[in-house]
Amino acid sequence: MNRRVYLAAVGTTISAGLAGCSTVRSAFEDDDPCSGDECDIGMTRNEFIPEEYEASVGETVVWKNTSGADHTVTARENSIPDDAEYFASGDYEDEETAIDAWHEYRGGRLGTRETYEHTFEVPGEYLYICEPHVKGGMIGTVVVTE
Ligand SMILES: [Cu+2]
Repeated sequence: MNRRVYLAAVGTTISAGLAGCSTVRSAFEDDDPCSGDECDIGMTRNEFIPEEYEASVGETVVWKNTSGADHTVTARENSIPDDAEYFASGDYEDEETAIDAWHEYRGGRLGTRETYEHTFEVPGEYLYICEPHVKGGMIGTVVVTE
């Protein structure tokens, strides 16, 4: 085998292998849980990363639980634009129902590697929380612009 071709081939294999590893590992790193195309907002043990996400009108935002803990994505209905659609994992119609569901039967639960997505049609600022960890400060914002 031509030595140069052999080395090039080995190099490709190694870098492909490393890239594969780093993708898996970074999915569980706190600083950049959503590297790659799998999600826009990651959930670490007690944080949404990034805490503030900027989206465009019509964009579908994907949250992914990149931790071993259970989380929810629960919009604060008084802290989203007036004419915006309410959103919460479990697809509850309002905040009270979403929060009751979590406390009654873990409704809206996102387990490890589970995702939730919502399409934002109205510009403005949306505040949302993780109900089980809101007291620990697990709060995020999506800012939607035209
Ligand atoms: Cu949480």
